[in-house]
Amino acid sequence: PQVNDDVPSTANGATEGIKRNPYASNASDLLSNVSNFQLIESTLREGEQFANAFFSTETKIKIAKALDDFGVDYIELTSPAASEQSRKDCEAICKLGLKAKILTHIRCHMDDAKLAVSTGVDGVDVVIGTSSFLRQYSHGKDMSYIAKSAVEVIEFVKSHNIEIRFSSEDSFRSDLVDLLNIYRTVDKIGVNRVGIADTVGCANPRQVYELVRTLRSVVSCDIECHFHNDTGCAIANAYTALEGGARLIDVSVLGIGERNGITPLGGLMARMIVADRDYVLSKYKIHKIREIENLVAEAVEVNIPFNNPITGFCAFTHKAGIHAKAILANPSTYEILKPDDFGLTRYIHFANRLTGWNAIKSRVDQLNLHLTDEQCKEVTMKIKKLGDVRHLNIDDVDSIIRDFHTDVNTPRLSPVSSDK
Ligand code: AKG
Repeated sequence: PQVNDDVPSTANGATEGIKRNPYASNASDLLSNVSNFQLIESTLREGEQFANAFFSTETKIKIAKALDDFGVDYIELTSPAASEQSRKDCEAICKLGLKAKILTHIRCHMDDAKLAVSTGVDGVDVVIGTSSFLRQYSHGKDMSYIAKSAVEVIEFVKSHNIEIRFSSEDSFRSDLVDLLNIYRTVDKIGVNRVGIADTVGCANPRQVYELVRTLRSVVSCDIECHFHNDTGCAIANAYTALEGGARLIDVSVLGIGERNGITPLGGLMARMIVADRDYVLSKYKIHKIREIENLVAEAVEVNIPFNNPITGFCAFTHKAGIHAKAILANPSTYEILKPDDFGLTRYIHFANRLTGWNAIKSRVDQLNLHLTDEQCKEVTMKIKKLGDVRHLNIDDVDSIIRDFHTDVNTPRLSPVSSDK
């Protein structure tokens, strides 16, 4: 059964009477950007690195338009240096006249920078590996080379009056002094943002908070963060980064990206609406998440995971009898997110042996039948008995309810006497 969320409750299910949202970030923490964050949507860059991804120009345009309509602040595209078609696609998306700013993502290299500015983008995201792993086994350059080429690329991009972000790849395995030095250098010459990237997904929320807080005291520009999800911390890390003072988070639809991807757009929205409902609702069309996820899932030929925040098939399904009872009385008892916000409905799973009579009573009402509470309890016992033997479906339960209803409403005939 589905229930209407018509029981008054405070935002995000807080108990009546609590004034401040208990899930919001600490109000006295002035550096927190939980209520002032922006999204850099990277499905068309990081997402292209997902194993299954191939986006035609037409699909890229559809995705870019859907993300723009959703309200993302930036759309990040694959480097025009990656291939000739990538360059053309970048130009085509720049010409769409979207509200979101269009970025492209390049290596810290003048050739890439020249190509990037020629496409018409609103900004360029530059990245170079700073960890000893990447310095030794990837590009082979030392920190002074990195600083020199960063300054050259940044000044060149800035001279075209577009945004520029400098990011260190593999930040969490980089030397802290090296990192702070390079960020300080690029901040001084006027980058719009510096980026921290957890390229291998090794960081935990506490480490994220500490690094962002430290960096916040070193640079004056905005801080952007990029979290891979190898160890399952991508959403939590994004949230703590904002608490620490980062302002922008890289996301992709369903989290698609290199390996198992990055912070998912939908999952981050679930986290953020709990922290600041008004901010999220004022900026983003969260009721479009399902449509956008379906679009991308279809394009990369994957299913939406069953346990996906918001759109997983059972994200708003309640099963246990005691949960169903409470949910029917007040949905906030077992829901921190409101399905209505996402254009979705909750579902009470009643066709199983864990069901309770309140869920069955609600189903009886939906079937337009009338049974007393005692009768509902009785028919629930029958359903549980069958549920102990085999898997039930809705039809099984409906048949038991209907038969029971017919039984209790059929007048009992008095035994016919044979005496004349
Ligand atoms: C990564 O390091 O995983 C990237 O995809 C680059 C992130 C960035 O540019 O900040």
